[in-house]
Amino acid sequence: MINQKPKKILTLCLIVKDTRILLGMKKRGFGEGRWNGFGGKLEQGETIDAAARREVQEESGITVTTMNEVGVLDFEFQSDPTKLMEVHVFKVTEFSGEAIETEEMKPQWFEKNEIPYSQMWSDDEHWLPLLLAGKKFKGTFLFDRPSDATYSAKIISKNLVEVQK
Ligand code: 6OG
Repeated sequence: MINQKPKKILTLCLIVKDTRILLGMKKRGFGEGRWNGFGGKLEQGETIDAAARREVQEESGITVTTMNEVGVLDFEFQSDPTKLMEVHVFKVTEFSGEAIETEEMKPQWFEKNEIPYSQMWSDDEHWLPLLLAGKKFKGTFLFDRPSDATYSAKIISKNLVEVQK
């Protein structure tokens, strides 16, 4: 069936340096109580790229120098079929500044082999390894309902493929 409901466009940025990745503990709002990359909704008239850079700055204190879009993920929820999200995923490889705790996020560096998947959205374990391996991807995930600090959203169905560009 063709889905014609409007999608909300969001960004999600993963900052990677040597053997480590920077994640933020979401302190409030959507996905509260989970580790995630940095990102959010676009402001009026803003490009996806500009929104990604702004959200990283606002949520982590880090200024992006170089980033690449590596994936697009569509998220849908059985609990609210009108909530459709198109999340543009970026890998940040060069940046300046130190990560600082902000109102929204508490950042922490993790070794790539110690990523806290059990405290993240359940889609992450499927695509984050691709990002770390330098691959590009696109996918769709249907969840039962949103995650929060005490509930981990369950994947009802998924489709994730590697893409060349
Ligand atoms: P604000 O509402 O705080 O932006 N996001 C997701 N991230 C993952 N890993 N999985 C999901 O599965 C997600 N849904 C949303 C996009 C929300 C932030 O959370 C990300 C944004 O970076 C459903 O403005």
